[in-house]
Amino acid sequence: MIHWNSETICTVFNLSQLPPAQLPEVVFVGRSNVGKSTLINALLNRLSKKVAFVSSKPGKTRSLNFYKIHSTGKECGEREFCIVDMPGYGYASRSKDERAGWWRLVEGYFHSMRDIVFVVHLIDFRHGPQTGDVELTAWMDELDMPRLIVFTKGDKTPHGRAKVFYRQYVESGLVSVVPPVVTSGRNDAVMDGLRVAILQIIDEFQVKI
Ligand SMILES: Nc1nc2c(ncn2[C@@H]2O[C@H](COP(=O)(O)OP(=O)(O)OP(=O)(O)O)[C@@H](O)[C@H]2O)c(=O)[nH]1
Ligand SMILES: [Mg+2]
Repeated sequence: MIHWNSETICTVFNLSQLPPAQLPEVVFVGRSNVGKSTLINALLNRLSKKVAFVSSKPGKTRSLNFYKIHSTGKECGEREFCIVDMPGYGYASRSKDERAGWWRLVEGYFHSMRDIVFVVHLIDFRHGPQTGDVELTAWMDELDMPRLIVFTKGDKTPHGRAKVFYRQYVESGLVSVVPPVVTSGRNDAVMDGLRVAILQIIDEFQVKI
């Protein structure tokens, strides 16, 4: 069993607020409301006392939120890295100015000279990849950024359809460094497997200096 202790480092609304780049970073990306903040809370074992703010309304996370993780556990030893929670895309009622602000912040972050190791790309299991997800995928390809695909809201998927959905999405060309994982926002055995996968992907893709 792996345990992640977390500390909130900072909340970034504009690029001048970025913290010093000291640790490898794993970035959670996806459409608004897909469940990024929920998944981060689940991974941090913080479903009752949340670290990342969650809302049923899309557009809750407006900033880049940096969490420093101290990982312990027999399987992977002791490690430190950062998780970055991002504001989502594809939120229709956002104004043009807000969308431009989102893009400035996110693009500026990905082009800053930081040790961004890979992204966790969250996709709603009920709907599969949407336009914004396809655009993100193309952009991440350009940046040569590895992705781990995580499907959320597996618990809301019609019973008996899961296998068909999974195969359909994977066959649609989604690329993931390890097979995509289906989650349901709860802190169950899936979360422990996901923690291990994240640590292993950091090991595999972190630029060794
Ligand atoms: N049933 C179910 N609900 C979920 C799951 N993941 C997230 N939710 C719910 O979906 C809503 C949105 O979750 P958030 O974690 O705030 O989504 P987000 O991707 O961080 O959204 P933004 O901050 O707007 O980009 C909340 O009401 C969550 O409780 C899941 O796997 N299953
Ligand atoms: Mg959020």
